[in-house]
Parts: sequence; structure tokens; C-alpha cells
Amino acid sequence: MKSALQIARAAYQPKLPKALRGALKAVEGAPTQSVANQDEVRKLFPNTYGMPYLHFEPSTGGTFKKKLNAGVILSGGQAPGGHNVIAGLFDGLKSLDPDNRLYGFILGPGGLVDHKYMELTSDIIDEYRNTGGFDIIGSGRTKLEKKEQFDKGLEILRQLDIKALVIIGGDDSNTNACVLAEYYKAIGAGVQVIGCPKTIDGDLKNSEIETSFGFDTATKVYSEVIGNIERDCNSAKKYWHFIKLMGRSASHVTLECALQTQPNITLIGEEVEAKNQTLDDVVTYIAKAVVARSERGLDFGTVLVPEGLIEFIPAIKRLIAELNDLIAANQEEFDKIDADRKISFIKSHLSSDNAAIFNSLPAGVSRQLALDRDPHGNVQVSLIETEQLLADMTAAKLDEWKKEGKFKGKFATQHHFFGYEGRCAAPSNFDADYCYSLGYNASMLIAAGKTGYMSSIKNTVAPADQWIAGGIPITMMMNMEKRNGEMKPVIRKALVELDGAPFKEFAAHRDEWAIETAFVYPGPIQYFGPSEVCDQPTKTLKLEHK
Ligand code: FBP
Repeated sequence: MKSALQIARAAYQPKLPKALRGALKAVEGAPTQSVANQDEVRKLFPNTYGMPYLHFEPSTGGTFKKKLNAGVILSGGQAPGGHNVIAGLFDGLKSLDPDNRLYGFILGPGGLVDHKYMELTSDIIDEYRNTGGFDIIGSGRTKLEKKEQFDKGLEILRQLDIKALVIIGGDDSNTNACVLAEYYKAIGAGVQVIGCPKTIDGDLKNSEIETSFGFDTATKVYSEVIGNIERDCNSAKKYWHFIKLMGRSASHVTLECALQTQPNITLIGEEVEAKNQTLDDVVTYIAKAVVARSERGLDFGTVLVPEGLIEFIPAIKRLIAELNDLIAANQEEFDKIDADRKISFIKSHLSSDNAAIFNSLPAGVSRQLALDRDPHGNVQVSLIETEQLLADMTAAKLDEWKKEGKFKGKFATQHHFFGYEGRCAAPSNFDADYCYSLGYNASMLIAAGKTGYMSSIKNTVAPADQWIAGGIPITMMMNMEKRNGEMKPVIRKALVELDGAPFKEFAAHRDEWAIETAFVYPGPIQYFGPSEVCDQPTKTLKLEHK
């Protein structure tokens, strides 16, 4: 059974940029270079480095034609709009030739290696248009990095006569897409690889990729719920709500939600690092705001905490770096022992400064930092209960201050973590249009014979027909970073820029928001209705592209 909204939403026809609506031509721009470490990246990608920017323009010539089968993979965490990328890709492929076929690899990159796939026919695609989730084929976090995996993948691609593969993923998955594109080109496999920028975290963006899909919808969902909490908070006037938000290392999600809801306190990991703050500095900052509001009779408030905050506290960042090196250097031995022995091993091998920090953290937090990494080597920050940690530490500080007569109010807390609630929401109009365009555009990049490119849709603060469709060589986004103890080429993650317009806008208002009750209640995403209610991009995007 389907909900009334699902039925009505199925009929929504996503908007496409003008250039993708009829006959088009590919216009190549200047050659590119990687954002840093040019010599190293060039050496590692001799076949795909330096390719030019490209955009599509309407043309008086014929429409693109190409006969081929293509494959698609959803990689990493869910993000609203993934189904529309696939629908756009499907429609684009059919426009190239009605006999073209699209195969989906099941449960992420692992499906390619394990030869698990399904053909995506029009009946299936129609069921998923404009819906949230990745359930059409599922997603996974298998890291595609070894030659054996690429060769195994090539077997099934050849069997299904697939000549192009579209990988929908975040920075790590698109890094792997680039490595795969390079390898298939180097061996003359005849398989093109195209990436699409996905992640609710908003950290896959740069001068050429304006935003990753899913960020718009997810931040609107979180902002709706934060607004509801703020209203509850302002009604009951008895709790401080500590709200942790997903987003991995970067604080884009938290910053966008702050701009939408104007909470009392918002922590931005990148600022904590820039100011070289300790955990105690952060707690003191919160406690001072609690006291200031309490003196006005306001013993309630909201605090937004990015899930990656802990990684930005310089002392903890240094600890994580040493832990990563330690684990990488002793991987074999480490794999053989149980969790408790791993902790003792770590304690006995850490340098004295880092051991002191490690031992000072609550057991649950130090355990997470020490043990759990995802397949790409990232600390699983979503599992660390930072909101609880900060609430407890603030309570302890306020207790001390009470004894010293510096605080006379009440401090009762509630904790929340919003992440999974927004990752599979039905895409907003922005994400529905953006994703469909990214997918359709990917098929045109394939028709133009490109490989190692990321599908790019620019000028996204303008109405969709003015969006600019094209492709960006993935090597352009790369630099060298230490991963699992080794220097590797990876797409540079976009962190919140403290001199960027979104942060400046927030910083200009936060002192007022801390003391006043200036909450904004954005309400739920609207799919039908006036454009100013339904089609607004995020505040981040608007401020960045004013
Ligand atoms: P990616 O888009 O980079 O895959 O991450 C999305 C995300 O939701 C992060 O915000 C979060 O830290 C992580 O996935 C949680 O991982 P999992 O889905 O494995 O629980």
C-alpha cells in the first residue's frame, strides 16, 4: 500500500536544465590540475589526470545517440534523491537508444565484486521515482581499491556487456570511482566510469561541485524537528536540549540547521580546532550561556552539536592520528586480539601525552576512538555520544559554579541524535530535480565518451532551467592524505570555512541567539504549493552563491 503523498509524488516530473532537454553539444574548457600535490596525483593517474572541464549547451544539431548497457552502484550512507539519480540515468540512457539497458549492483560496490545485480526495467524505475531511500538496489560500504576487485568486477561487466558504470557516492566512493576509471582506461577495458556527488554531510563540494545531493532534504528534515523541539522547549521552559547532528567530520549540517532554526548554542568543529579549544573550553562556553539565560529567568535552551566535534578538539585529533598510525602499523597483531586486549595494547603503546588524554576520556568514548573504523578508515563518529558527554560535563561544571555561588538556576537536560531520521526522507523538490539532473547528465557524459568525470550541475540557486550541466574530472578534486598509515590520493573533503558566508552569517547573530529566545520553526518540507515555500535551496547554498 502507498500513502497519499507517495501516490501524488510519483507523478512529479523533475525539472531538467535547458541544455539537457533536447539536442546538445559538449563544450570543453581548460585542462585541470588537482587541488594540491599535482606531481604525485599526476603520476598515479597518468590516463585520467589533467582532463578538461566540460559543459553541455543546447545545439541545433541532433540529439546524442549511443547504444550501450550501463551499470549503477549506490555507495555509502543513504541520501535523499538517490532513486532520482537512477531514474534520470535510466531516462537518459533510453533517450540515447531505447534498447539500452541499466543494471543495478546490489548492496553497494560489493555487488560488483560478488556479481550480485538486477536489471532495472521501466516498471521498477517507475515504482521509485521521487522516493527517498536507496532500497531499489541497496547500498554498502565495501571499499573498491584492489586490482583483484577491479578484475572481478570487469568479468561481470563483460558478461552483461556493460560499457559504463555510474558510482553514486561520497568523497571516498568517488575517489574509488576515479581509481577504477584510471585502471579500466590503463588496461583498455572499454568501460567508462562516472561519479555522482552524494552525501547528506555536504562535505563533497568545491569550486565546481556546488553541493552534494541529499544535504538539502536532510537538513530540512532535521531543522523541522529541531524547530519542534525548540517550540516544546519554549513551551515547557524546563529543559536544555542537547542535539547531536550527523555529518561526519564537517559541521555543514549543523551550521545549516543553525541558520534555519536559530538555536541558543551551536558548536562548529572547524572553529573549535581553529581556536585550539579543549573540551573544557567548549563546556565552559556552554555553561556561561546557561548562566546568562538563567539570570534572565530562562532555564531552558537548545544546543546543536556536530557529530564530528570530538575529532576537531586538537588534543583528541592528535590522539586519533597516533591511534590510526599505531593500528595501521600493528594491524596483523591487532586483528588477532579481542577488544579488551586491543585497549591495553593501545594504552601501553601510546605516547605519554596521548595516553593521558586517552585515559581522561569516558570509557565509551575512548573505546569508540580506539576500536571502530569504517572500511575507509574513518572514526565512526555517529557512534560517539558527544551530546550526552557535553550535557554531563556542563552539569558537573554548573554544580561547581553553584557551590561557588556563580549559578543559581536549574539545569535539566534532554538528548537527541538526528541522522538516520533524515537520510531516507522523500527528496525535496530541490533534491528531486537536482538528482534527476545529475543522473540524466551522467548518461550524457557517457554518450560524450567521458570517463573519470563527476556529473556536475551548477548555478543551482537559479531556477532549474538555468542550471548548467557538465562534467568535472575527478582528479581535479584530489590531494594526498594519510590513510591507514600511508599517503593516498583522495578527494579533498570540504570543511566549514570560517571566512565563508554561511559561517559569517551565523557568527554575526549567535551572541544574540544565545541570550534571546530567537527560535525559528521551519515546519515540514512542502512538496506542493507556492515556490517560495517549496523550492528554496539551503541557506548555505544561497549564502555561498549570493
Ligand atoms: P557518507 O555519505 O559519507 O556515506 O556518510 C553519511 C553518514 O550518514 C554520516 O553522516 C554518518 O557519520 C555515517 O553515514 C554513518 O554511517 P552508517 O550509515 O554506516 O551508520
